[in-house]
Amino acid sequence: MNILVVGAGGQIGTELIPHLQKNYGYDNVIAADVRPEVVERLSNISRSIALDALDVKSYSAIIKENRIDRIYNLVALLSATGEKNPQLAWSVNMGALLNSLELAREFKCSIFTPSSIGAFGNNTPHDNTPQDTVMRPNTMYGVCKVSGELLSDYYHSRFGVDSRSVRFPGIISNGCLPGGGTTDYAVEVFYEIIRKGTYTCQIPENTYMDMLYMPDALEATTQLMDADPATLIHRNSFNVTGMSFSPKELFSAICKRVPSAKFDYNVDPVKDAISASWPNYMDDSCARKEWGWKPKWGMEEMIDDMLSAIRLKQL
Ligand code: AKB
Repeated sequence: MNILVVGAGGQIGTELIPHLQKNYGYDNVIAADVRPEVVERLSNISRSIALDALDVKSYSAIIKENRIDRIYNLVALLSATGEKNPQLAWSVNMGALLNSLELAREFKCSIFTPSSIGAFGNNTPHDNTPQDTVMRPNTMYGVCKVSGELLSDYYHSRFGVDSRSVRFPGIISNGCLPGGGTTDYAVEVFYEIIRKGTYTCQIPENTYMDMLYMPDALEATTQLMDADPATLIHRNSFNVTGMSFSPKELFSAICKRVPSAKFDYNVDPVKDAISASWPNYMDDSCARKEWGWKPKWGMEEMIDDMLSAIRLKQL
C-alpha cells in the first residue's frame, strides 16, 4: 500500500505520518505539504515532497510516479481562520478536495478526508447529536465540510471511489500545535499552564464541545480505512467522539493536578458563536456498529498524559 498524505504538516498530519509508517511500512508513506519549510521539517520523519494540492498537474504526477493507492487529504483552513477569509477557505478547502477526489477516481485510490463537528449548526440537536440530522452550519468551514461530505459521497455513488471520513471533534495533542480552530483552547491551555501558570480562555466557561485525544484520532483514520466496505452503511461521514467537557470542567480537572494554575476568560465573539452552534456531545453509535470504533482515552487520562508530555518539552 502506497500512501500520500496531503497537507501533512499540520496538527493531524505530523502525527499521522509515523502512525501510518508503523501500520504500512516506513517507505510506503509520503508526506506532502505546500510550505517548503514544513517539507524540510517532515523530511526528518519521512519521505517528503512539496505539493500545492490546488495544482492538479503536479498532484497527478506525484500520484502516478509513486503509484499511490490511498490519499489522506488533510488540506484545510480551520473554522476561526475561515471566518477571517471565507473566500480563501472555500477555494482552498474545496479546491483541494475536488482535485483529490478526481485523482482518486482516475488512479483508483481510496481516500480519507476529515469532516468535523463544524458541519453541524444552530438547528442541529446539540445533545446526543445523531449521525443523520439537520446540517445547516453558519461558518464557511462548516459549509465546506458539509459540501465535502456530499461531494465525497457523490464520488462514491457516481464513480465508485472508495471515499470515507469521520467528523472529527476538537483534537487534543502534544505534537504540532493546531492553528485557527475553535477547539484550540483545549490544547493551548496545557502549554500556557506549563509555561506561565496562567491561561486566558476565549471560549465561554460553560460551552461544551466534543474532543478526541490524538491516539484515538489516529486509530479512527486507519480503522475506518481498513474496514470491510460491506459493513459500511454510511461513508461520509461518521460521528466520532472520545469525551465532552466545558472549559470550566477541563480547568478544574487541571487545577487538581496543578493547584497553582490560574484561569480567566476573554471571550472572542466569533469563537463564541461558532462553539455555541456545535454539538455538546455526539452520538457515535453508527461508527461503533459499522466499523468497531471504540475510543480508549477519556478526559482524566488525557490530562495526565498531556501534562507529562508537555513538561518533558521544557518550554
Ligand atoms: C476547529 O476548531 O475548527 C477544528 C474542528 C473541530 O474541526 N478543530
